[in-house]
Amino acid sequence: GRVFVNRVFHISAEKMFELLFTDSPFVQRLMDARKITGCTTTPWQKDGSGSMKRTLSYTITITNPLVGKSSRATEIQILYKDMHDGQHYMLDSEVYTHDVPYHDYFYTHNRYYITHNSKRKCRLRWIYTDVKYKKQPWGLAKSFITKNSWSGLEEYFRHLEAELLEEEAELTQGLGDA
Ligand code: YK8
Repeated sequence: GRVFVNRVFHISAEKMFELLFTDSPFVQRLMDARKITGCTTTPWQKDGSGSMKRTLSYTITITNPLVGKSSRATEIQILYKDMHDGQHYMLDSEVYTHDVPYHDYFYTHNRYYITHNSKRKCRLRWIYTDVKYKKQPWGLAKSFITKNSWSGLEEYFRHLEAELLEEEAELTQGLGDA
């Protein structure tokens, strides 16, 4: 995969986690802007290995006429054991789209990493994204899936970074050392 976001924000690590991975107004705004609707979320729950897990379900709007107008999607987020203590947060997300062509062939795997930098700063890295195949499609289908997935992901990432910079500006407004 490629790295999409790698940047220090004037936002504490805890706050960054809360913004991105809880039912925050920030996520709500991000989804509204991307026309992601009907989101339901399960609470964070411990699984057998001591990691935390939650599931999101939502409907995404698609702008590519070859792909369709919308699709239901399920996102499984895993927060690794000992990786959510305010110093580091490492989170994996698997996104399954249910109504696009070839939906039973692939899913998207993302990894996010937040590290504590100082009291009011953290580094956010979207360190890994890959389109994973559950079964092998024929060559042309595979390049179609890969191409369309990356373009959607790139757009989403650019948007996420822009929204985070805006949030940072709001949060640091009026702080002396901002
Ligand atoms: C999450 C990856 C692929 C998918 C989409 C599928 C096209 C399929 C092409 C056919 C529409 C919020 C994406 C971008 C939808 C959005 C997903 C988001 C951005 C021809 C086979 C949703 C992060 C995320 C991960 C994967 C993205 C999908 O938090 O192109």
